[in-house]
Amino acid sequence: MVIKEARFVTSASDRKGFVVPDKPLIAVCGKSNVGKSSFINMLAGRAKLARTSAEPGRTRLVNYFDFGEFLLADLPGYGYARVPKGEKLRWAKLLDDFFACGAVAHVFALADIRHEPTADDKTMIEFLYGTRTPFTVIATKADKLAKTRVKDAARRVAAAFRTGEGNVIAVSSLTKRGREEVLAAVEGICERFREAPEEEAEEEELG
Ligand SMILES: Nc1nc2c(ncn2[C@@H]2O[C@H](COP(=O)(O)OP(=O)(O)OP(=O)(O)O)[C@@H](O)[C@H]2O)c(=O)[nH]1
Ligand SMILES: [Mg+2]
Repeated sequence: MVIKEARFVTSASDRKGFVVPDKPLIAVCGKSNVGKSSFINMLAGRAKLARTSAEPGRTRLVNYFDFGEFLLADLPGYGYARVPKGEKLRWAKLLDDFFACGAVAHVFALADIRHEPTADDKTMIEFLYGTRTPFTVIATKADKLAKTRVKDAARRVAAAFRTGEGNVIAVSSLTKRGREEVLAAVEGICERFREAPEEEAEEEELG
């Protein structure tokens, strides 16, 4: 798959603002600072499509991006300790509502390739299993490891998320490593959506 153009669509602060998609909607989630916005920019081939920041907890809304054949939603990162409790509750509600609306075809669950999953990562993954939402684990910041260590590290991430090695893609938004693999995965998601847009979730689960 080739990305011709990617553009920002809209931001939603609550369910009233959610986009009703007419193409596959892929949600990008993961803890604060894991590299969600950078990952989206890497896929888009545009440095400043999604706002990135060294300061965690920056993305506080659901931001939608149109990639032509599919939509991506950049979700607020979870697990940032220095966020006031009221704000945390608001995010949790936003994420709950987002998944409850049933529009998500697939999730890219981002995890730093160097780290053990946090309690919040585990909650996220349990949620995906529990709701039978198809997902791919994206192991971010692979450039921070020596090349020879990436494969082993991705394997560890797979085990930690109780999924197969084939369901983990190591990426780097700096070197663009993994971009083609991710786009191939997206191609598959789009194909399944074309075949059965309504039953996407069930089909994936059986497969
Ligand atoms: N070395 C390296 N740094 C990265 C990579 N991806 C992101 N970063 C850095 O990690 C920090 C966080 O990146 P973001 O893309 O803003 O992370 P995010 O998950 O969107 O963060 P929130 O929106 O706060 O949840 C920034 O300083 C990025 O430059 C990567 O592949 N390699
Ligand atoms: Mg972000």
